[in-house]
Amino acid sequence: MTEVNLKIINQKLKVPKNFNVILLNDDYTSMEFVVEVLKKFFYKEFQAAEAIMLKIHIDGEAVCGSYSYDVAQTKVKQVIGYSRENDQPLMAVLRELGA
Ligand code: TYC
Repeated sequence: MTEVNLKIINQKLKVPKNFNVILLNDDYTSMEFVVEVLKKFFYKEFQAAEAIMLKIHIDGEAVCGSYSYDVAQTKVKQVIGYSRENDQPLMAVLRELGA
């Protein structure tokens, strides 16, 4: 057994958590803009983006993707930043998977 292997065995390895990025509905953001955001930041095809946007519009929210904490946090910041630059109130939040 090498020293490196022993160190790995002694470490308490934690499975990294995943975080959902959720977009929230509002009365002002245009449907077209939400579809654009889903394509631009979540790499959705047009039809998938449109389906997610409609789900948000009807249910109040929908999961747009699942990522490590850092990536999820970046997506939230990108969506909010891009929305404010374009005078849209669209909100994104991060939620721990299973929470
Ligand atoms: N409810 C908005 C409208 O009727 C559309 C919308 C969809 C807004 C999804 C935000 O995350 C959202 N124009």
